[in-house]
Order: sequence, then C-alpha cells, then structure tokens
Amino acid sequence: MPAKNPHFYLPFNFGAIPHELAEYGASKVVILPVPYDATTTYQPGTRNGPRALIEASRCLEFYDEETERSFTGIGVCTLDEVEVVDDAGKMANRVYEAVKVLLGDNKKVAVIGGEHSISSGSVKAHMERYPDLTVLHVDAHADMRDELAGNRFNHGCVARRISEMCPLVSVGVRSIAEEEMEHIRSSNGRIKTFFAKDIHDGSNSAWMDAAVKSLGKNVYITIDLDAFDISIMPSVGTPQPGGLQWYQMLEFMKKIAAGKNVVGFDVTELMPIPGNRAPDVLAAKLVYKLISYFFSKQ
Ligand SMILES: [Mn+2]
Repeated sequence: MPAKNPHFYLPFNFGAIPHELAEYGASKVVILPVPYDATTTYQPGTRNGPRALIEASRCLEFYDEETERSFTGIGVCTLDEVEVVDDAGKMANRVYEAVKVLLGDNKKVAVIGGEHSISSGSVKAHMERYPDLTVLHVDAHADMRDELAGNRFNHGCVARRISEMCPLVSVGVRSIAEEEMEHIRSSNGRIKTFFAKDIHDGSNSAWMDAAVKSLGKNVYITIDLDAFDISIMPSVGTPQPGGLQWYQMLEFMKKIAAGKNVVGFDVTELMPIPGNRAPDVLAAKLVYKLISYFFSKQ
C-alpha cells in the first residue's frame, strides 16, 4: 500500500491518490465534479462544493479500518469539472451526455455537485443502461414540485423529474409543500416517502428494512447533503433541522449494499462555509464510504 506523500505535493484528486493509480484507463470508478449553482433558492454557493469536497478528501487515509482495505486498490479517477452552462435543463443534459460516455466505458460513476438539479441527467444515463432502475432519493426536501420559479429543472423539482423516468423512494423528508404531498398520494405507490419524523420515532431497522425492500434490484442513489442533521451538516443551501446522523446513514447504505446492486450515485448541494471545513470532510468521507460499499466488490 502506498504511503501518503508529504502534503506539499499531494495530487489534487479525490483521495490524493498517486497519479499512476488514478488514471482513467486503469480506474473502475470515476468522480465527475459538476460545479453548477444557478437555481438555488435560499443560499448560493454550491458551485464551490466539488472543489471543497475534493480538497477535503485529500486528508482521508487510504486505509479504511471498517472494510480493512486500501482505497487506492479500487481504482478511482477524478475527472475534470463539467463545464457549466447557464440553464438547468441544458446542464442536466450535459451531465447526461458525460455520464453516458462513462457508462459506455464500463465505469462506475460518482457525481459530485453542485446543486441537486444535475442529478436527473445522471439518472437518465443510468436508466438507459438499467431499464429496471429504481432511484433512492435521500433528502430533507421532497423536491416534487412540477416547476419552481418558472423552471421545471429547478433543484426543487429534481425528484419529480426523476420520478417521471422510474420509481422513486425518498428518505429523510421533512420539508414538503401540500401540492407535493398530493402528487405523492396520487402516484399509486410509484413514489414512496420515508419521512424524517417517522425515522426519528421508529426503530432504525424497521424503516431501513422497509426502505430497502421497496427498492428494485438495480438502484441509483441521489443524496442531497441536507438529508443529514444540520448539527453535522450546516454547509447546505437550504438547511432543515431533524435529519439523519452519520452512523445512521452509513448503516442504511450498508444495508442497501448488502441487498441491492447500486449502479451509480451522486452527492449534491455541498455549500462550503468559509472557516468550517468539517462538513466538507463529512461529504468527502461519505463519497469515500459509498465507493467502498458499492464499487469495491471484486
Ligand atoms: Mn434538499
């Protein structure tokens, strides 16, 4: 296992992996940074998310004491940022085109945002490859509006756009408009929601098992970091109290890894707060753990 280089020449890639171990051709997993931030409705700043997440990932150890494996053995390549275009629908399409190429090269893709609207493009590309796809959407918000601020690709509409492509299971929701609630009720079970209040009140194994059971075989996971509790994840554009804790999220993700085939994921909405890097490290370590859980199996 290689040692981490002295910090003054750490490579600028996810995990600070030596260049020869992070080349595209040799890598099973690719990180696709998408610094898009245009339709955020409360606080902007997610455009700085991908760089902060990659920067924070460089302080993580290669060795993971939980899986007892070296992260460098997986093969993780960090791609250049997707160039931003100032239209959320066109941006989602850019992400679709990029992910489609990566899936065509048989890569496992981890998209890092950037605002949540980019996820629909990644889901669309995965849908084409896995027509029986189910999407797990972990978020404080339902994101089920048909349009917001006149834009059907607003970040507050992303779960609605995804649910038009495939069945959707939302987890951690604690902010929802009445019209969104009615839309979910009228979906005949195609959209399932596990509310944060029920997660808080119930046993972890009950809601986790029910959520896992409601997913199909092939799963794409889209995580809005505001799903986490604000005490550990304040660096989001639209924070809400009462979210998931760190080990709760990891336990849930491990249950999914054990029972399902996770084909891709994204982690979005990191809005770095200057002077507080702890949430950036949480976001980076989440991506690191998800790659280990979902993509490191031989
Ligand atoms: Mn959200």
